[in-house]
Amino acid sequence: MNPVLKSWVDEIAALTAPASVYWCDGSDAEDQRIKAALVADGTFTPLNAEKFPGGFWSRSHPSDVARTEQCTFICSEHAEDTGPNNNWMDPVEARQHLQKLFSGCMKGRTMYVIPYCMGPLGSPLSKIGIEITDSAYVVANMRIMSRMGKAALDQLGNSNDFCRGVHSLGQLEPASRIIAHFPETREIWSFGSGYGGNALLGKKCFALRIASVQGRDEMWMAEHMLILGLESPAGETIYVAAAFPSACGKTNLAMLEPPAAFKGWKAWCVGDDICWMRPGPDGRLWAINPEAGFFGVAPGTSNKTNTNAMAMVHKNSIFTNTAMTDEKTPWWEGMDGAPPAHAIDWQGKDWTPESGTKGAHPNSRFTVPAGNCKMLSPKFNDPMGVPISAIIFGGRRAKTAPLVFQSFDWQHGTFVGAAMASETTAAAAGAVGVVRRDPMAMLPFCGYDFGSYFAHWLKVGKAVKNPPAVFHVNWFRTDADGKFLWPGFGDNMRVLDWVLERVAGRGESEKTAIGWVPKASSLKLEGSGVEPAAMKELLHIDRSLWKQETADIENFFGKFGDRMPKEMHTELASLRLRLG
Ligand code: OXD
Ligand code: MN
Repeated sequence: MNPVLKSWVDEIAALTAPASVYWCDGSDAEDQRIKAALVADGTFTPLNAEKFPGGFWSRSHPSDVARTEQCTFICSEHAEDTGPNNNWMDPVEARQHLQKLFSGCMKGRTMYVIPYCMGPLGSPLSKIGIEITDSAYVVANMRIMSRMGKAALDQLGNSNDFCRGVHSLGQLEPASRIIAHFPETREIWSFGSGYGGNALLGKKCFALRIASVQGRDEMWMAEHMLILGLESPAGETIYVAAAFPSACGKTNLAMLEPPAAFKGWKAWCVGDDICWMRPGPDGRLWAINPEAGFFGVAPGTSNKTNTNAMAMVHKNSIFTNTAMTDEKTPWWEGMDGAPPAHAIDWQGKDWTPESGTKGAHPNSRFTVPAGNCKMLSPKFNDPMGVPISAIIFGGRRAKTAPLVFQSFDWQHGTFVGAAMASETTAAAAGAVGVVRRDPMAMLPFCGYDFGSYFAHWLKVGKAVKNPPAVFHVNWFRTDADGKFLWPGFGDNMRVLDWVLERVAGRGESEKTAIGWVPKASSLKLEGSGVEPAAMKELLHIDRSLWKQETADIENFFGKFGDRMPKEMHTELASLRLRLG
């Protein structure tokens, strides 16, 4: 037994006073025992064994259905290192507060110790975490979302290089909820929530907030990006990484099915949410998906939007806060077919289509093992990862941002990412549909100040000889009646095709004030149903809107004071000049 790990676990047990301590080994037998216990205490309802074998339905507390950014803190030693992009708490004060909260909080409960590996086992890019939790629901989900159990413990050996995470459901009281990160000591303390993003500590807390700091210190990047491989009919696969804010379609794009016009093309999913990238010896950026499963937003998922996801959820999956039909199958708004005549909704109440309420919570989720996805990349477990040729930023913008543009170079691309904005979604508690600046889709996830984060991006760009080309997309542009102009989903392949063409040094485009914009004729639109007028609108750059945009960007950049790299101000000034 790793002595450092053992003494830390003993220390947490002494603080939280559980009835027993259980070390997870990650075995099938253990998984079955955990799930049986969750069924016995009513947390899990087994789903229809024929249609959803190994599937379970679960509901969380109605006040605990999304990430809670206002309760999420970065407790770095110096407030400046946290930056205005995060909530800061003095680490000394935070520790005093947490000691009180966690003192005796596991009385009468089992304390689970979950060793887990983020990234392929044996990969030089992988990292080990240990999550201590009093939630069996967390154990069952972590088993899907990470390489969990004995294999992770073996990989750790006697090293003390692991991310320490302590989680307790507490009494699920929103008032005492806190998710605190200590970047210098690579620690996470989460209290009062069982929701995925707050409680599965390997995901947002470690793989993004703590890992972004490790990446800064060790010269790599932890990003909120999907990773997708696109294989041409000639058999060449190009990998792209794409950052979109939460619930803006990352899972759908990661599982894209090329439309009929792209005969012979294949898409391969490497990851749908998180990407760790490192400069490789060949001067490119190499990426792994640290996760082992998908924690996707259920509503809106259908055979039209994501046929691969619809197929993969049928086995060994956990559904949280969806509705459940009388034949014990999960249901959500936007699913194919007519709604069920009767279901149990996400709050456990009887529901019918006439209820006038949502059957599934807008942020209800499926937790699915990666191996269920039939287009999972053969490189998914490759310890070396995959080389990234393009990075794509995207937001949900009704206006302003065109369907796609390419930045002029890495520095300009970093600016494009830093200036990203999107309408808010149900993935976080709070108002939905409000435009907020969300650089690199990392606003809720960057574990240090954005000024230094942008500087790190610039530094990585200088360290790699062949950095990826950087693009920006917007699938969500609307016409004067508020209707989407672009069909999205599988048709996004038409935009990715242009991206690949540009990477190959082709792809006709026009130099505009904001970057390279495709000529409508260079997009393969056959079979898309997009009319030339809509296409013109989708690629139109409205100078007056962009001038307003620069004012907003300037305001936003101003928040980061002298930590903001001067290159970002230079890029903004150049954009203004180009806009005239
Ligand atoms: C997620 C999120 O769950 O971004 O992936 O909120
Ligand atoms: Mn996410």
